[in-house]
Amino acid sequence: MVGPGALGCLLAARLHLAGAGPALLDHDPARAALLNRQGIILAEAGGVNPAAVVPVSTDPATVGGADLVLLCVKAPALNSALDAIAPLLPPSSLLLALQNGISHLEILSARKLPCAWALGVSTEGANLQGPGRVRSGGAGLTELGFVQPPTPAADQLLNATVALLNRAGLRAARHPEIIGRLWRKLIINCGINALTVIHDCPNGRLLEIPAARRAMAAAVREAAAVAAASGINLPDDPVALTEAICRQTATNISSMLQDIRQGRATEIMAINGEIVRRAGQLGLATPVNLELLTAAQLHHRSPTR
Ligand code: KPL
Repeated sequence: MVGPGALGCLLAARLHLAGAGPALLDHDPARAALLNRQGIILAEAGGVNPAAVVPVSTDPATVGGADLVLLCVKAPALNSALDAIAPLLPPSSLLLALQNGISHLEILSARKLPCAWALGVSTEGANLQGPGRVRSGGAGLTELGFVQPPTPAADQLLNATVALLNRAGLRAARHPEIIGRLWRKLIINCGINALTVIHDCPNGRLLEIPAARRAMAAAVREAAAVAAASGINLPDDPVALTEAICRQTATNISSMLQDIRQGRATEIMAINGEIVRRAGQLGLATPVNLELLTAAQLHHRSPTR
């Protein structure tokens, strides 16, 4: 596992509790030392699990022998994480990238990675409450798939990953059109995340604020137009879908609002920023996404990539 953020901690704790023996890589020595002392503490609706004592290291050489590497860093940290780990990945391993947005697709495709890689799109709810302390925000679905036809060995590893995640209590499945699923989630995130920052509210509340609801619909339509112009097959009604996700995750604090509240860099450039960037290349106008990008950035400086 690379990156002890909300999803990384949730997966590490679940995999540990399922007896899979994960190891975690963190670039931050102070946090790694804390996690080694404290363990990873996963709170769920039924109560708080015993601390998962997962070995945490800052040395990528310790990840070198892994069959499976779950890359859970945020999109802006992807390049530096890949710089650190890629030279150490054995050709037989599988790298699974679980970032939000779609910018990681370009980064991964452009790199000559020594091993196979696949994408994961997860709607698993996870709230990071402090270093190594994560609260499950409700069960979701984690979909996994290859962008390019895999070798039989990589294909088997992905099947084994799906089985492993299911054993660890997550709902996981392969999806034959993972890029479409990535765009679907991106469009939903475009409509929800920045608005929860601007209105400082849980997801469900956005539907009760008329201006927010209008902005959500407009941002989603713009993002859907960019997806369609990029040749992506979309859900029938992306606005209805985004509103349904808002209802399903009504009490959730979006990942972007969590980042703002904890003073962390956000994924705004990988979400609304990516739509604006691609729209520029395609000659499309996305004024609402640009407005959301600008407004969310005012709440916190985020990296430009
Ligand atoms: O993916 C999410 C996020 O917070 O990043 C949603 C679906 C909006 C759930 O909170």
